[in-house]
Amino acid sequence: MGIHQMLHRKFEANKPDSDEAVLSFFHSLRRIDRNLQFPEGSGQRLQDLELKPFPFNKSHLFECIARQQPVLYSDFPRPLARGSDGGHVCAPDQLAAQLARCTAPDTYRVRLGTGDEKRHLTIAEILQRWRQSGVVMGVTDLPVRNGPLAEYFDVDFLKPWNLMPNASDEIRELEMLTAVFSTAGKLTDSHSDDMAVCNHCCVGSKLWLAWETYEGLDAGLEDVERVDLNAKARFDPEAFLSLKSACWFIVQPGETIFLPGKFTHRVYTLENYIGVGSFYVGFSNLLHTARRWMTHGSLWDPVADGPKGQHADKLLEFGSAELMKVLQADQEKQRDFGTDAISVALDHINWSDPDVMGIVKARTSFARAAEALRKAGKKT
Ligand SMILES: O=C(O)CCC(=O)C(=O)O
Ligand SMILES: [Fe+2]
Repeated sequence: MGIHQMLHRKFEANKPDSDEAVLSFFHSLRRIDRNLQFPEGSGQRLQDLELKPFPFNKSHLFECIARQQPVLYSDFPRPLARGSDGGHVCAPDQLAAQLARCTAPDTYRVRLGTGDEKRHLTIAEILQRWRQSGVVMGVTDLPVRNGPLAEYFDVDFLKPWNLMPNASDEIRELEMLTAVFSTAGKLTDSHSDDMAVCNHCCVGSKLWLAWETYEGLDAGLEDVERVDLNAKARFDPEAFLSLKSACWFIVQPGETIFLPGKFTHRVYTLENYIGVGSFYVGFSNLLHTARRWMTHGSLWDPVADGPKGQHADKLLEFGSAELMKVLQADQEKQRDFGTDAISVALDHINWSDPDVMGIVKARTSFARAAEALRKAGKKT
């Protein structure tokens, strides 16, 4: 059992009231990240900020998405491919061994070592390194759809409600249904992704620290995607503890995290990890996503100095058209698309915020989608 796992077990055993256990858990991670020096006396605050796993429930997920709250599920259906007998083609604990024998010649960019050196490796080469002790490496964006990994993972796991796979080419390209392979000691620097992200843990464990990007930036917590940096993002534990939006969680086998796109995250691999994840947009975060792109720009705006959120109109038009179709279906199907949470999502938007008022006025696609959602929200 690795040191992090041991500490985590100790920490679990001592919950809910051991400030010392939580502090010693975080202190042990200073080997990975020197910045992770939480002050004496902050154990209680840290405990308060832990996001604990919750049993999965569809309506609960859509409500959390509508309210832009992170949520960790203990038993979200595993996104693993099934064979003709209905069973998983590969048990999670067999994935590493099976994939180490994968003969596909395609290579993927992997980050090696704590310095993030970039190398292109095949799936077998990635897994061979993953299985060697002492190798620090990570890849978080290995595409699953239409590739060798589609045999192992269920590419439809966010169906039917994730609008991305059926939208226009531009939106489909952003979907990033990816596999994650990383080894203990790997740190993914503080960043945000434009989209809401989910990740299911098949093997291993990770610690995520997360906070709202702009609240964090105001407090001096950098985000490599939002600040022009030549170095690593600045992370300050005291600033983290001071944020209203701060949270942390450990994702373990069988658990799935859903994190809204407005959250920056800093992720530590505690034990060698294999996961699968995807970006997503559904009716309950359609406006939240478009609003964020229109206000702050999207990382993938094709024209760097052009208008902000250049793909937002396409996304909203597609979302509005899909909504019309879904509203023709029976109640149960509508529920599978999260229509019950539409009114919660609309209530979550501050319509008198000058920024939102400006968007409603200037971007007809946003105003039209909001109107269609409002009508749908009244019906459901
Ligand atoms: O797993 C990691 O190290 C990072 C994952 C991540 O950033 C994501 O899923 O968006
Ligand atoms: Fe991310």
